[in-house]
This record gives sequence, structure tokens and C-alpha cells, in this order.
Amino acid sequence: MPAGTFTMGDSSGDENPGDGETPRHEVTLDAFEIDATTVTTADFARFVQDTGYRTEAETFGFSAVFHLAVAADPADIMGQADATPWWFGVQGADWAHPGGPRSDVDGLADHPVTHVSWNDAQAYCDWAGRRLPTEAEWEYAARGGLDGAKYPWGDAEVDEGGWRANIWQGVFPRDNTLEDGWLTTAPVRTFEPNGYGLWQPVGNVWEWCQDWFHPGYYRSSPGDNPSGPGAGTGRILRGGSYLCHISYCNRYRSSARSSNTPDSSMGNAGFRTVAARS
Ligand SMILES: [Ca+2]
Ligand SMILES: [Ca+2]
Ligand SMILES: [Cu+2]
Repeated sequence: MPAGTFTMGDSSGDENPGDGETPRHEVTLDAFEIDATTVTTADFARFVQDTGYRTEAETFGFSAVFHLAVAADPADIMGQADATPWWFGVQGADWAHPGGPRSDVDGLADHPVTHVSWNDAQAYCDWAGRRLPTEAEWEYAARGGLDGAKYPWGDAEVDEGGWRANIWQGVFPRDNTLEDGWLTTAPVRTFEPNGYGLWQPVGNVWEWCQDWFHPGYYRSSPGDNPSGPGAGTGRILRGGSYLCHISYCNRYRSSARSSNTPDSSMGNAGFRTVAARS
């Protein structure tokens, strides 16, 4: 990514109220390198093999699995979240068992690693000599040079001329028609990369960023290399996932924002890494 200036924030009018996607503002960034894809299960396996690292999902003994992806005995299914009953807490679900104890990552070497918390992503970055992108770096890279566009490929809708991202088709959260080919994760090099060569910045899996989340941040954020509020309760997630649907979440847009606590893990979030360019 060359050093440059772009306009950060929503310009489509599709902002989710409360997410703080506006005001739009100019941001100037130093040059950096960013992964073309999210970190894969094969990448993460090398890290674990090298370090013996145990993820927070493994330490806590459970992680959040989408109901149609659960592969566990009934005794391992802990229950649903009240507001989001399509999420089950599943004992034994982790990056190597994304559906639960009855699943594994055979055949998923080129899929994004999931069930990794923000803290787990930090540990991976420390090992790899890299770091998470700031939210501004992520959006600059995701836009692929198309300032003001709704999506990384421009303003065409996500299904125009064939599906351009892995989201949800059908009636969420029950009936997925699989028009894009994928119920959960797709291989990291699926669809077409954006103008900067990034694959699937939107859709497939949410991507952790370095920053704390605050919905009011854009009202006072610095113009040069912003790195987020100084404190918070949730870390930024960007790009939406295979569970996004226009009727429900609509966060598979370049400017869309979400967050979760840094020790949370789930089956639809991963990360990509960056490094300063020397
Ligand atoms: Ca899909
Ligand atoms: Ca993504
Ligand atoms: Cu979504």
C-alpha cells in the first residue's frame, strides 16, 4: 500500500445507525504492507506447531458456532444467545474444530482461520513479526483505490453479474440458498481481488483490527495515521462475514464497522496482518 490520502466513512447512505460510519473525513496514511488474504488455518497451524500457543477458545473450553455449522454431541452444546439465537456456545469448538469436537480442518487448509480472539491474533502477529491493521489502514486497503465506493469492487450490487462476495442468500438465519457456493467459509482466494490485490475484504470472515471501537470516534479522529480511541471495551471488526444479509446486518460494505470484546471468538471472524514498509 503506497502512502496516501483517502476518504474514510460511509458515502452510500447505508450507514447502520449507531455504528459511527460517519462523518466522512480525509485520512492520510504512511505506506504499509498488508496480507492479500486473511490468515489461513494452515498458517495458524504453523504458528501453533512452532509455539505451542493455546487460543482463548481452547482455554475457556468453548467458542461460538453458527447453528447450521454445529458438529458436536448434544452434551457439548451449551445454549443460545438470547438476542442472536443462531449462535450456540459449543464446548470443544476452536480453530482446529470449527464446528465443535466432531469437526476438524481437514480440507480447510486454504480457508480463513476462525475462532481466534483479538488476543489470539496479537499472539500470532508477535510470532510473525507483524501487527493487525489499524481500522483506517484496513478501510484504505479494502477500498482498492475506489474512493467513495460502497464496495471494494465499486458500487455494483453484490450479486450483479454473479456473486462478488461470500455472504448469506435466502432467509436468514434458517434457509441459505447457497447461490454464492458457501454456507460458512470459502477458500481465501475466492471471487476476485480488489484493485490493491486484496481478496475478500468484505464477506467470508470478519477481520479484527488493532483499534478500540467507539461510535463517536470519527467526529474527532486525527487525520494522520489514526489509531483509534485510547481505551474501550470492544476491538474493531471489519468487512462482514458469510452470515451477512441485506435484511439483517448489511455490513459487507467497505465502511461498515462492528466490534467485539478482545477475548471473544466465533466461527465467522479471523484477521489479516500488516507490516510497516521499510
Ligand atoms: Ca455464502
Ligand atoms: Ca473479510
Ligand atoms: Cu453482517
